[in-house]
Amino acid sequence: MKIDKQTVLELYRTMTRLREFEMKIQELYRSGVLPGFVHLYVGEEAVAAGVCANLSKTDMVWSTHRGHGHALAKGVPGRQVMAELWGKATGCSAGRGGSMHMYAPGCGFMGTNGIVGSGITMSAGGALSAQLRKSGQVTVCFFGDGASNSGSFYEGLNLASVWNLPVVYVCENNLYATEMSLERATKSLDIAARAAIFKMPGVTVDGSDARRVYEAAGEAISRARKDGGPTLIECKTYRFHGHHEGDPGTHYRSKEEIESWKKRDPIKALRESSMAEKVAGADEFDAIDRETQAWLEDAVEFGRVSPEPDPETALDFVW
Ligand SMILES: Cc1ncc(C[n+]2csc(CCOP(=O)(O)OP(=O)(O)O)c2C)c(N)n1
Ligand SMILES: [Mg+2]
Repeated sequence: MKIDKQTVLELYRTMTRLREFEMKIQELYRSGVLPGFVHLYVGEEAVAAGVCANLSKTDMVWSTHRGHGHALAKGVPGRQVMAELWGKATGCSAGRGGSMHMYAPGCGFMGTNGIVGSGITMSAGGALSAQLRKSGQVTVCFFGDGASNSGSFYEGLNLASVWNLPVVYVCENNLYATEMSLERATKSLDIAARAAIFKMPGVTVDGSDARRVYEAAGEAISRARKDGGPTLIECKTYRFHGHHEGDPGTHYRSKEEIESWKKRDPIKALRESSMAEKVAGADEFDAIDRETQAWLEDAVEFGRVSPEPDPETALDFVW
């Protein structure tokens, strides 16, 4: 399938935003400006960008603890994600949530989540709701290789299958769950093959290739939209940083392994392959880079000057 130029540039724009955003978060976090706890998405950008480019605003996304990229790719404004990480009243969760409790249902973003695997069952519920309401919404659930070994994976995919739910499960297989390698966690290394248990399609994709992710997700999402049921997509990817900010990520992964994945940087790969194929020129990518910097500066400034939540409102949203 030939992906048009506009889509290529859109994928590049989303990926550069996700990358630059996370690098800024690392800087702000390390300098003690940002509170809380963050897991960065650096290296995995092609997955969120490729999948979410197929979704409309009202489609729903369930995320993980590594969710800033999912939120941005689904269209939550950078300002609101930044302000949330800053604990400010203007954040998408009014400064109450931080990195792992970001919600923006108006953008179809149903939350980042610190409980590994829990999005898998919640997204089945979301998809059931869409099916019952005949809303036409498709649900996407991102989760990691670690989550694929949790009970909720089997529970969620079983329900999605038996009820033919409009949901796409996207496993971000970055080979590790904290410092636990997938090989130490399971003998069932082919995660996409597990789809066969539930009689749903299972697809494996190079998660460093935004165009391949875009195509695979596009097929699964359009099938779900036509009442064709769920799909499991396994994206082979890698986090360039440690598990969370503070973990160097080097005591359980070899330097050679990290370097070999960095050579396949998804952003560079899209830029270089598109230029080689003459889909777009360097000036067009450079223009997006400049635009991304302006977007980021605006988000940082918004987060910086925004007020903290008023203590008088501490009990708002408490049920
Ligand atoms: C139910 C549950 N068990 C354990 C943890 C601790 N924990 C946080 S992240 C993580 C690893 C998750 O790995 P994976 O699903 O592969 O996602 P990745 O961090 O690689 O993106 C674990 C075990 C948790 N948050 N929730
Ligand atoms: Mg993982």
